[in-house]
Amino acid sequence: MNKVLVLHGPNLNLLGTRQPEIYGRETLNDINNALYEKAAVNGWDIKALQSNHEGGLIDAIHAARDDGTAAIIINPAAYTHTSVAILDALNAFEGKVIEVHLSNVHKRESFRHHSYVSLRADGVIAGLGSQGYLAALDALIRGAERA
Ligand code: CA2
Repeated sequence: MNKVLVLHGPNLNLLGTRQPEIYGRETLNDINNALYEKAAVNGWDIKALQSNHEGGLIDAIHAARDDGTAAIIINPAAYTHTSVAILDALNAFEGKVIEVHLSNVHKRESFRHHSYVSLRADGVIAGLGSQGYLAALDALIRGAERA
């Protein structure tokens, strides 16, 4: 069974509680449940994890190298713009990587325009809200069907 790791970075546990005009009204549980449902319908296995710690995200990426994970969907949140360590960990992972942002980071402050993770990502989705995660999973499923 194709296995996908979904990683959510710092503060994304607060989704649905503040700044709905930027990040929407859905909670992280809503997003994960929609992903679990889409994965199940297509016979895929999903593991979702949120961490407020850089090391927690890196440990999860390392574990994905050894457990047969085919792809990682990651919203590194603020670590997108700062973390060479997450980039290095993703560079050591051999499967597909899709970077997702709820907001269109390119319409926001200039410090959000640069992403270390984009140097590794096979695809980047920004500004589609929670639909971006489903689009990422859809791309992975369709890509595997074509392979
Ligand atoms: O648009 C995105 O998905 C971001 O990755 C979200 C990050 C931000 O630092 C990136 O530049 C773009 C911030 C996540 C914070 O999430 C919150 C959600 C609700 C309330 C407060 C923070």
